[in-house]
Amino acid sequence: SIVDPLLRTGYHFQPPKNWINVSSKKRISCIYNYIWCFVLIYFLSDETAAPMYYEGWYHFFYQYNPKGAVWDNIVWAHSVSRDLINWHALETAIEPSIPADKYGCWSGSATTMPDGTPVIMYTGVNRPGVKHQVQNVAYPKNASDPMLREWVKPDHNPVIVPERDINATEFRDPTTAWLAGDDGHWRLLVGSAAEGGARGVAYVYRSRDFKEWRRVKRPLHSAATGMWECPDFYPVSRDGHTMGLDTNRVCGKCRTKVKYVLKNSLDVRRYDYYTVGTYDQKDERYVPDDPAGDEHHLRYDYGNFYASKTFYDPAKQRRVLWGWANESDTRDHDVAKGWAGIQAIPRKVWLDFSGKQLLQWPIEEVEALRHQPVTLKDTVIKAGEHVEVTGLETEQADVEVTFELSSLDCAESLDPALAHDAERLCGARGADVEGGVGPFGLWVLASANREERTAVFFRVFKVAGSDKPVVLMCTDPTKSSLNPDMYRPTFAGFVDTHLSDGKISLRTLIDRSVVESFGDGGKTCILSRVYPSLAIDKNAHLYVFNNGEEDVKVSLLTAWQMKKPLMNGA
Ligand code: DQQ
Repeated sequence: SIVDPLLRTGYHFQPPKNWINVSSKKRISCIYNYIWCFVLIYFLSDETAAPMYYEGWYHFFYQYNPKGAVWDNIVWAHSVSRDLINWHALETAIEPSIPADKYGCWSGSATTMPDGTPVIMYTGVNRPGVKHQVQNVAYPKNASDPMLREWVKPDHNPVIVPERDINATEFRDPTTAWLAGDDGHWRLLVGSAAEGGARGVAYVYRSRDFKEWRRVKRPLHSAATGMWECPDFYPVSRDGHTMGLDTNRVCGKCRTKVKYVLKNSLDVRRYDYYTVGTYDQKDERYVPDDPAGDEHHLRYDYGNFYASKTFYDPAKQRRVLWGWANESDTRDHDVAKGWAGIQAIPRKVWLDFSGKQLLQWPIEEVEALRHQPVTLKDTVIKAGEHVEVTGLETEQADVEVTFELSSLDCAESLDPALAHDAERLCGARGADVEGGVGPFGLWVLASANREERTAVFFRVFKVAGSDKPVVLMCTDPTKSSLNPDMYRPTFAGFVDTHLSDGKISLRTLIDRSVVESFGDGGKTCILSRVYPSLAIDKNAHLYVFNNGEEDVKVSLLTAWQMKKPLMNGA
């Protein structure tokens, strides 16, 4: 069973097809004979390295293996865009060429200097075999080229080497640097691990010139979570403003109006978690608001989303978050498809009014792809019923829906053993397990007879002694494909809401093999990869369903077909 090429995403970022070093004729025969093809088709790997904005262009650099069927030979591929949606592929930006990066150019970040030019810091692997990691610097060869095609590595690389107390095989992914106070020093973080790998650590390094870097004695923060990859550290406005803040331009006086976010990619669990807290500049320390709290509590996304980065977008004064979503498909299928790994739709991020968590929303530019809108208004979905949304093709679609609940009286009681584990709760009470209030939501990428369908839904629970319901948001792909080989993990998170007006919203971006959902205005997000065998292309259907005892009203649903943007020439 070969994965249908029509499952290749339409409007999510993917590397160009033709970079694969195989002729198109061979590629076609590969699709029919993936075993033969194993030695011929090259595996793609991509993750966000340094998104940034320069001279009217968004630049995206990402981790890419142009050479082999296994993860190795990592270089920085490069694409540019005017709107973060239409992409043009450029030549490789950074590849092994000096002793300090001979065995790999791993993740890193860009920093914009006060004169507007960017500098890249990235991890180089400088010894064979052991993956010994150092940090390097690179400058644009010609800053007057808005495409920033060529990058120069000065001879003084590496600029940061691991001291003896640091495990050099777990020392990587420098952040965007920032200035703090008037001391003229840049700071950046390097992700690492201590205590034999048990403790995640973000080391601070300081420099005046990006050449001489010195480690600050104590790390910015650490926690008993395992290795921290791809750390990210940035200010957010604390008064509910959706505007982003430039890491560099937080004025002294404004500091009381600012909170900080520290995100780490948790190597052992492969997810991106964050905390909200304060940055004590003098002590060079970050203190989470809830220091005794669970460092695994908040995730950007409860699905397939890793190694993300944010950047400040000066063109629209917003902070943009970009994450990587690997395949959930088998390796053999990845090889047969000839592509693996996509990027989520870039998301604007800001701090919720509560100050407790971030909100995320697809950048507005994606709405330019919308056409053929269809609406459903004031439609009651009775217990156990479903309604098909017709009048558009839904294999590439954007769906926004607001549900209205008349009463929470028959909400199920929550088993306290499951109250903190959304994923287990969703595993036990999936989309087909009837409930009281919910499960209700969308069936997307559904086949005509609904044999195949991916459910994105809410389920409301009551908890003894509390007025606040527990709202679970879940993506249940267990019926997403008749193909038995697929890995179909159920993803879930809780939504922090009182449901006081009885309403809850859901937005789902459907893109052939992607289901990317935003619950309650972006409080809880879940990206899933699914690979239907029937619900492909024009055979994909969309439904609203209600498997709860209580009727649910769709006050408004709007669904749009999504056009295909320019995608790296593919
Ligand atoms: N992948 C990169 C590392 C990073 C990891 C290498 C995250 O720099 O820590 O490709 O997936």
